[in-house]
Amino acid sequence: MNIKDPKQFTEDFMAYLQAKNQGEPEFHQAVLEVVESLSEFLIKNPRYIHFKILERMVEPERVVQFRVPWTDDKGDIHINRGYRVEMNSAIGPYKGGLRFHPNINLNIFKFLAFEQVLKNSLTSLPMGGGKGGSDFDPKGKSDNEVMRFCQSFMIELTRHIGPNTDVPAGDIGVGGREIGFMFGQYKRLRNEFTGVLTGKGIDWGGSLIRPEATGYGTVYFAEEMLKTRGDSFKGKTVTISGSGNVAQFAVEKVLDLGGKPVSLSDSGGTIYDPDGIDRDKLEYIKELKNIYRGRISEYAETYGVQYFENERPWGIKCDVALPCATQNEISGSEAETLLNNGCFVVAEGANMPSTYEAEHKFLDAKILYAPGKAANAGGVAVSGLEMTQNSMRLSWTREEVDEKLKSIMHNIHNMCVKHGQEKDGFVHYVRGANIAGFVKVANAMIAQGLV
Ligand code: NDP
Ligand code: 2IT
Repeated sequence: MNIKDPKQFTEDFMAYLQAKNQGEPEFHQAVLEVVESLSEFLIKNPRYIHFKILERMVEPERVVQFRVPWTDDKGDIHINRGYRVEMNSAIGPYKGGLRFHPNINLNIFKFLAFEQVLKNSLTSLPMGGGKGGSDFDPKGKSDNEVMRFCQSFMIELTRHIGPNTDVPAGDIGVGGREIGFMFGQYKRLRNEFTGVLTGKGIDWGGSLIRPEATGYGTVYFAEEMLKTRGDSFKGKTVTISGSGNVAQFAVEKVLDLGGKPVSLSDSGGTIYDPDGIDRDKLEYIKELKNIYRGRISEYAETYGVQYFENERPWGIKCDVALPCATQNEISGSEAETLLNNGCFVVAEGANMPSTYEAEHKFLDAKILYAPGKAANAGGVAVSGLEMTQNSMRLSWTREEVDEKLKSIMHNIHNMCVKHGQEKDGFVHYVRGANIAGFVKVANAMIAQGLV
C-alpha cells in the first residue's frame, strides 16, 4: 500500500473493502466518505495504519441474522428476517437503532452501524456502535400485528442484547409503540426491568426529550453552523424532507428559532406550504402520522397547498435544507438545484441522505454542510442520557435534558471546527466529524490490544 499519497491510499483501501464486501453499495459509500476524509490524517499518524484500525473498524465484531415468524390478524403466517450488526464496542456497549422497512438488507445495516460507531464517539458518551432491524413493513398493519411481530423479533434478539452489552432504540419504522412491545417482551423473557432499550415511555424508564432529540439536535447544530457566519434561523426559509419522528421535531425547533419550514414529504411525495408550516399545522401532522398513520398528501388536501407526487422537496427555493427521511435522498442534480436556488446550509437529520455526488457538490461549493453523524447525533446522545438515568434510577427534568443536548451539539460542532477548519476559514464538517469520531475509537482499540 502506498502510504504517501492520500488518493492512492483511499483507492487501495476501497479495493480491499469492495473485494471483501461485494454487492454492498451503501456500505461502500459510507466507508468511502470516511476514508477519503481520513487518508491524509492517517498518513501523518501511521500508527493507525500499522495497527490496521480501519481494516478492523469495517469488520463487524459480530453479525446476527435470524428468522422472525408471526401470524397476521387473519391467521396467515409470515416470515421476516431480523438482523443485529454489532459493529464496535471499543468505547462502550453497542448502541444504535432498529429499523423496520421492507427495503433493508445486511448492507444497509452495515452502513448504518459503521456510521453509528463514529457518531456515538462524537457524542462524548461511552457508547459503542450497532444497528439492526427487519424487512418487516409496519405500514398497513394493525397494532396487534405489530405487537406479534415485535414479540417474535424479541424472542431471538433477547439473547444478544442487554443493558451492558447492546442497547437498541428506534429508527425508521420503530417508534414508541414498537419500543413498548419489544421492551414488554424482553422483560417477560428475562424477568428483568432494565434499560435494555432507549426511547421508552416516560412513565417506564424513558427520558424526557428523547422523542424530540434528533430533530431538535439537528436544528441546534444548524444554528451553530449559522453562528459561524454571524447568522441565525430568524427569517430563513427551510425545506425539510420526511414527516416522521426526526422531521416533526425539526419543524418544531425551526419554529422556536424563528425560521419558516415550508415542506415535508413521505415515500409518496412532497407538500409545499409557502405560508409556512405553523404550530397548528404541525399538531395536525403529528396526529396524522403518529395516530392515524396517514399519508402526507392529506395535508395538501386539508390546507389546500401543492402536493408533488413522487417528488422530493429539493426543487423548492430555500436558505436551509434539512433532509430527515432516508439515505441517498439528495441526488447530485438535486444538490445542484439547491445550490442554484441559494441554499447555503444543509444539516443532515437522516443518515447519509446525500449521495456521494451531492456531498461533493456541497463541499465544493463551500456551503455550511454537516453530515448526519454530526448533525443528527442528538438522538443517540439523549439515548445515552436515558441509559445514565436508568442506571441511577432517577429522571432529569425536560430543561436539564434539553440543556445537556444543547451542550453536546455545541461540543460536537466545536470538534468539527477543531479538526475540519481549513486555512481560508472554511469548515469541512465531514472531515472534522470523521477525524474527531475516529481518533477516540482508534485509540481505545489500540489500548485494548488485538481484539
Ligand atoms: P420515521 O419512520 O419516523 O420517519 C421516516 C420518514 O421518512 C417517513 O416520512 C417516511 O415516509 C420517510 N421515508 C422512509 N423511507 C423512505 C424512502 N425510501 N423514500 C422516501 N421517504 C422515505 O423515521 P425517523 O424519523 O426516526 O428517521 C428518519 C431518518 O433519521 C432516518 O435516516 C434515520 O436513520 C435517521 N435518524 C433517526 C434517529 C431517531 O432517533 N429516530 C436518530 C438519528 C438519525 P413513509 O412513511 O412513506 O415511509
Ligand atoms: O441513527 C441513530 O442515531 C438512531 N437511530 C438513534 C440510535 C439510538 O440508539 O438512540
